[in-house]
Amino acid sequence: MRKTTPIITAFARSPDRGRGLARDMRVRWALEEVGQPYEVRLVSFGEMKESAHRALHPFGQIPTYEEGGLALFESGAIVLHIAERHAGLLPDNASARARAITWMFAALNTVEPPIFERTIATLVERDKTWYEERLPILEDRVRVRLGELSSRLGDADWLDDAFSAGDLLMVTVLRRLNGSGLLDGYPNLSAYVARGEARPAYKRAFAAQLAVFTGKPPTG
Ligand SMILES: N[C@@H](CCC(=O)N[C@@H](CS)C(=O)NCC(=O)O)C(=O)O
Repeated sequence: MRKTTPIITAFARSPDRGRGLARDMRVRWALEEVGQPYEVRLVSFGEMKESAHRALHPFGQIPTYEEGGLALFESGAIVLHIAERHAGLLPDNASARARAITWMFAALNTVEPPIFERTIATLVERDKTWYEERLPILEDRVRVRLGELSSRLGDADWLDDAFSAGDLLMVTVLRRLNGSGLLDGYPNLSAYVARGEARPAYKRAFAAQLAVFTGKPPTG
């Protein structure tokens, strides 16, 4: 079968100035981990809402993933697709594989929601009268999850033995807390994120995403 190079979409101008927070970062990182070259189609905020893009992504967002006749959206589904088709992101053992996939869902469905809720509040609710009252409540919810995750990780390097797509997603989710100070109370989680960021594949993905914003070739 002829191999096709996957094409992903990413922000033409990312609100985080290309610092690895937009969700194409997860997909780039996964592709780098498995050594799969890819192409990137940059889209503006306007283009994301047009029908041509909505045919790929019903919610008018990034990232999307096209490979031959296949078109996917949802960063978690895309990472799972990549992990299932290449070695390196999911263990071969069926039980270990199921546990790694469980961590993928946990990252996106249990840990990301309170973190994302807090991020959105800091971006769009700052001028609301109730902001100062609501922020500590949102941060407490984040701390509950961080405490639980920290207890489970303990002094292990990764969530379930070897690095997996579960760690990849969890690290990208925790990175959303950069600059908030919330991770400081959990040194093992800070070290876990740093461990993810130190991976050569992460660095290549980060440099490629940053290069879109700076307009300079990737240096990572
Ligand atoms: N659950 C989706 C969320 C996608 C998402 O929120 N994408 C953001 C960028 S990180 C986006 O396109 N935002 C622009 C918008 O929603 O208009 C995923 O994981 O792919």
